[in-house]
Amino acid sequence: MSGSNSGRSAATVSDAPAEGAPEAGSSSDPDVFLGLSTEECVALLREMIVERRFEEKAAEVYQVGKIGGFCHLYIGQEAVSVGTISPLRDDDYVITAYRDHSQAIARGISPNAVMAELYGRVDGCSKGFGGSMHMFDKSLNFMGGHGIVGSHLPIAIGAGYAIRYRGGDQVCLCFFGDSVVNIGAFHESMNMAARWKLPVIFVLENNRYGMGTDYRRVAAVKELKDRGRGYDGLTSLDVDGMDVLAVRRAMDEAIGRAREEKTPSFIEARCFRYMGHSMADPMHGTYRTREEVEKWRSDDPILAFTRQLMDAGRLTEEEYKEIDREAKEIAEESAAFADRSPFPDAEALYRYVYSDGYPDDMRRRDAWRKELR
Ligand SMILES: Cc1ncc(C[n+]2csc(CCOP(=O)(O)OP(=O)(O)O)c2C)c(N)n1
Ligand SMILES: [Mg+2]
Repeated sequence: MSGSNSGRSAATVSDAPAEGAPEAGSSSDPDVFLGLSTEECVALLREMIVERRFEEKAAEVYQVGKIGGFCHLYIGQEAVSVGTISPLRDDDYVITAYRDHSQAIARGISPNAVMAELYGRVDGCSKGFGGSMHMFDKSLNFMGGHGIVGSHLPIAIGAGYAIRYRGGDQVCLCFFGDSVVNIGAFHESMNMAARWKLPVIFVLENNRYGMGTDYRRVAAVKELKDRGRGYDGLTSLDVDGMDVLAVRRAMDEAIGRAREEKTPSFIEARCFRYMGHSMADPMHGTYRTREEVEKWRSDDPILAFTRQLMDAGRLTEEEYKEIDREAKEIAEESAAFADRSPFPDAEALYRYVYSDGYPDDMRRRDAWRKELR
């Protein structure tokens, strides 16, 4: 399907207007559950609830000073992380920006390791060196956690290029926010992905704001999915990012294109962050109204999917309560684990700064420096 920009189909794409929250998918559609078993659907719900409870706990411990530095919460966007990461294979790649806790958990980094990272402890997934914005786990091909807006898109291109160079059929999933579409590296990356036919799936999480800026104030192209339409070979579409099954369907199709045709996709997932930009910011501030936040909250992706499963007879109230209880336990345990984990020792400051080959180079550089004295 090279050269096609026709990824928009009734099944994958939300027709919801940019204003306001999108409609939830209808349970009367026989294919609404995408052929997933009840067990698989409940696993998606469980994953979303674990992410939510984990981040609520992170907010709580942040307020009592356990977490230093930035802490950007993902609450409200769980349908995107779960809908996109759940169909990946273990050998696929995931790369993201700084709002990365939930994506790390969805990829399989343990909540304990994510919380310990937030606490800056040695058992954190980045050994306590990264903190909130820099979750990494090479063994899971989770390539971060990047703080500079748009900086990681070229890295996703590198992963896509490496996959093709080695003749593999993996994909690289790359998340980013709505501010990124105005960054030069975005267009360079789209162009290279399309021109070189790289198996990269770009997922734009349009939560409508970049810090305190409404995306419509700064983007000259109002429909963000249209940003991808200028590139032949890149399938561009939008999807209801509050509906885990809609996201999953769009992702399944994008994975198919990437593995079989080696073509990239650009998915705009329309969603909303309920919390402030970071924990240091107010819930709605002056850039959005309390009513807008409340409206999106009433379309909560977890509540909507819970209702959908219950209506279809796939989940009982008791089962939901049990999942929620377990998720709270996981969150509590992660904080207790992080508390028990020690801080890195001072000596560790000198580790992981350069590659293993560095000491030799260092000696050479030192000798060279001495000559200069
Ligand atoms: C190149 C660059 N410019 C500015 C910043 C400061 N900054 C940090 S987060 C952010 C907003 C990003 O918004 P968005 O991409 O929509 O992601 P979201 O926070 O909504 O997840 C900005 C401007 C930065 N980190 N990098
Ligand atoms: Mg945003």
